[in-house]
Amino acid sequence: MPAARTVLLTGAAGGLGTLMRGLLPDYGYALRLLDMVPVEGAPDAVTADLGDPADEAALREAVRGVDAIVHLAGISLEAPFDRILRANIEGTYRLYEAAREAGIRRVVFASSNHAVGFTPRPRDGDPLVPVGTPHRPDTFYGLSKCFGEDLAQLYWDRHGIETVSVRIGSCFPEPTSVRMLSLWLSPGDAARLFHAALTAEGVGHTVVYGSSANTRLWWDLSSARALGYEPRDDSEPYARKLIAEQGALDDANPDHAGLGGHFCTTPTMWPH
Ligand code: NAI
Ligand code: 15L
Repeated sequence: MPAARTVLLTGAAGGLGTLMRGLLPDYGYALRLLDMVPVEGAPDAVTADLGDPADEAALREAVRGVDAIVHLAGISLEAPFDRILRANIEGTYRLYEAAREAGIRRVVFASSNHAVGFTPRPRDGDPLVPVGTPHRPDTFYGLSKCFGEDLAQLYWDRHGIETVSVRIGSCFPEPTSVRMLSLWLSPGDAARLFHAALTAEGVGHTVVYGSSANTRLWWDLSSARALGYEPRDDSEPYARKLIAEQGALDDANPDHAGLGGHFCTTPTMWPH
């Protein structure tokens, strides 16, 4: 257990933010919360829109004195490009700028499987997808996560801010689709992974996949394990029920072809 450290949690009102508000304090972290909407039960949370220059002063104040940032805020599904641009691309840039000015040394960035969503899912006997696989975003949303990863690399090379970019699979209390049997990250494992990402030494900019130790895993967790992440959960107990309800993955179905699932066939929305 590390000494208590203050961590800014952006996106604190969202699904994952709410789960992490419950779990990260057990690792000794004192959380400062930020979201563009009020965070229920947390009157001290900072309400600021990362994409809005008018909220810059609030953002500066939010990052002041924290030891690290867990950056979850943003649009979490496909959306019109101009909305993605503001929240995810400009918002992440503004956060890194505030971090640089405040001298913060460590960020954990919530990237996504959708940064590599068009990567074919491994079939029986295929090797796991390596972390070095090229970006293949499946949506403007996925593209914004590619940008976030590259921004993290830039701020490491230029300014020495370390980041662990976690390409999260599907982090929900339970897997709810057959695809999620491969990508599921249990909330408990998410907290273990974020803790490892906050405490590992010398990460520079490291990209990891974020999922539990699923029997049907599609991707290689070795860079996450190298940080000290030891997943404890496996989606397999949910497999029989989900497959009975939804059927097995179908090689002929384009929604089942890539890591990104149905995001690969979701119409992109341009410009709004
Ligand atoms: P969510 O949509 O439930 O929560 C996102 C939060 O960010 C919301 O509370 C929203 O108000 C806030 N937000 C959006 N734009 C903002 C802005 N401009 N300024 C400040 N706050 C803003 O999403 P969820 O599921 O909690 O995901 C959290 C992060 O993890 C997102 O970045 C998402 O892309 C990423 N992720 C999540 C996965 C999952 O399975 N839950 C999978 C892969 C990535
Ligand atoms: C994501 O990136 C989304 O934020 C989340 O809501 C899920 O759709 C997840 O990917 C997924 O692919 O299941």
